[in-house]
Amino acid sequence: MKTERHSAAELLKATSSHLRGTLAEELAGQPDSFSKEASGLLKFHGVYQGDDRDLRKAGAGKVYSAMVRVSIPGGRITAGQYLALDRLADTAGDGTLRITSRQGLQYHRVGVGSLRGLIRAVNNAGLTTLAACGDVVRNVVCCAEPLPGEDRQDLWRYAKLLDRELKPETRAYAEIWLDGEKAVSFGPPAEEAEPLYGATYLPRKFKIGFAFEGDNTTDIYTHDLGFVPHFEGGRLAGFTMLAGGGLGSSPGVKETHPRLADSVAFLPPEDLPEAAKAVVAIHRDYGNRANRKLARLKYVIEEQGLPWFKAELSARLGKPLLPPRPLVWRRQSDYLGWHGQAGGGWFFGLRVVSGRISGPMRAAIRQVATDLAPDMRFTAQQNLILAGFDDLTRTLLDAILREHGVAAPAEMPPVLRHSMACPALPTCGLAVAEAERVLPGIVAEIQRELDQLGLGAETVHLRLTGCPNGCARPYTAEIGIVGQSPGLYAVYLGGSPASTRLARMFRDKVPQARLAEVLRPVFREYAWRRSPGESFGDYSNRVGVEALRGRREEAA
Ligand code: SRM
Ligand code: SF4
Repeated sequence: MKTERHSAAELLKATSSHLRGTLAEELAGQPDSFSKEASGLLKFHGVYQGDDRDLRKAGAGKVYSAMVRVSIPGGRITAGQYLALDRLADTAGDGTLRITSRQGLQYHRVGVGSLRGLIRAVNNAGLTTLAACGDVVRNVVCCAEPLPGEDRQDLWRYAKLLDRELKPETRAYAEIWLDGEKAVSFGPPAEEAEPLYGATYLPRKFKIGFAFEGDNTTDIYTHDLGFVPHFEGGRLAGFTMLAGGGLGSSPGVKETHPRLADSVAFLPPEDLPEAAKAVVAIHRDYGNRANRKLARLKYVIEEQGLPWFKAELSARLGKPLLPPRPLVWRRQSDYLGWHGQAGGGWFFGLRVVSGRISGPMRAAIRQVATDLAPDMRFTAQQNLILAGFDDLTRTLLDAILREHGVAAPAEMPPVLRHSMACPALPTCGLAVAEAERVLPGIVAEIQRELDQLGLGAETVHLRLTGCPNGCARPYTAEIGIVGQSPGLYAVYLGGSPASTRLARMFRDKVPQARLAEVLRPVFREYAWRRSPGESFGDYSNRVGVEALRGRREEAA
């Protein structure tokens, strides 16, 4: 561990008695809100205290509530679990469910008085909020599509395995929220020692993802640690390990920046859990504990170098590392609409704009879950896959969606279909601009520009966030729009359709109302000068943002 003066967050963890702090005492007092220290620890339990920014702006002062995040490895749940989660949106939340960009689920505006009931109910449904946030390994993501090929199932099992192996072992969660009952995710009896995390846990959050080569539905280069399986003769031969990805950048801290992961090594399947633990332990031991802005694994690798990282990993595993295998990527498909499923039958990809399940969409999904009991999977694009249909139940699903007026993906304008936005205002305490709430308007204007140029059917991945933290992964999109201050956004171009390249800043401080307008000359150029089959992201990258900026002036 580094020896500089540790941040206040480190002291809080160290003195928390494995994430207990004063949480139980404060909860017993039935408060309206938690102390600063308790709210810092709450994150490890999957709870973020915040206030409604709309109400604050309207002069109502700080009206506190909580965001609660459910961790769902690979995004997979049963219809029964979904129905249990759905009920909680009314009893404890604001009537909505929010699929996250890491296949989890969030409740917003949860009152302090509803927290314990909500968390108990989540655990009763066989899920947990433990480690959904905080300085620990977060929800492990994994391609959710049940495409033909048994290997897809296996990959999810590995994601579940890592999720289980890397969960904190403290009993604090069970004690505080479940009255001492064993939390479902703990597996074997919990030890207080926290053998992996120790008393101070990790210097910062740590994210793990799995993706199939070719189809990068989980943005595999953006995780602290990524695994891409390789198959030989139809059997899993091992994984290429990637490390050091991450997208957050903090305004005013120039050393912070988005970074794509490096290829590190090829691992036989049996080495996966130990290798993952070893990388987490490297982060634990070398991550920056003085400055949280620089505390991600990506900065350890940048500072120490990739050769050092490989040598350290090899030493911890007690064997030489095999070289990583080359990886080839195509596009990032969305798997919306109907697709053939592994083992026969069908699955349906339902588009959930910004992951927000509410109103008629929520009623439709509830009816589908009740009547047809499909297998359900949240995707890293904030969508929902409903799986396990035969020809009859397929027509029933279509009918339920039609009855509730839920748009079929094919009817959706392409930019909206391929967009993502983070929650931003009013619930996110870090938002400096709108995102989810303004997404439909922004994409409609951009779609109009594309339509006018005959590009209306093009697939263009657009992602919007309310600040530079990058929660909807804008920096790997073909068009990334990042809030800089109220109503003003930076526009990034040149990410690849397979999310394997970082976009670069094209313009900054663009007023929301002018976003489509500043893209117009670029779209026009793209329509005239692209190579056959060239995607918008590849075109912008080939020409370069500097050149595109210059030609803007010519076109104006
Ligand atoms: Fe995030 C903080 C929402 C995925 C980078 N993120 C937050 C908080 C908790 C705000 C806060 O700290 O006060 C946001 C809660 C808003 C709200 O009202 O709900 C928030 N992040 C989200 C979600 C819900 C966005 C979404 O559109 O779905 C995603 C939850 C995923 C999950 O289930 O775990 C979410 N966040 C991401 C991702 C994308 C990913 O992981 O694939 C990133 C970029 C990748 C990365 O981590 O580098 C991301 N979130 C951040 C950061 C910047 C971290 C950094 O390294 O600097 C913050 C700020 C922080 O941690 O201090 C942040
Ligand atoms: Fe909040 Fe910023 Fe993340 Fe959006 S990108 S949810 S505004 S932290």
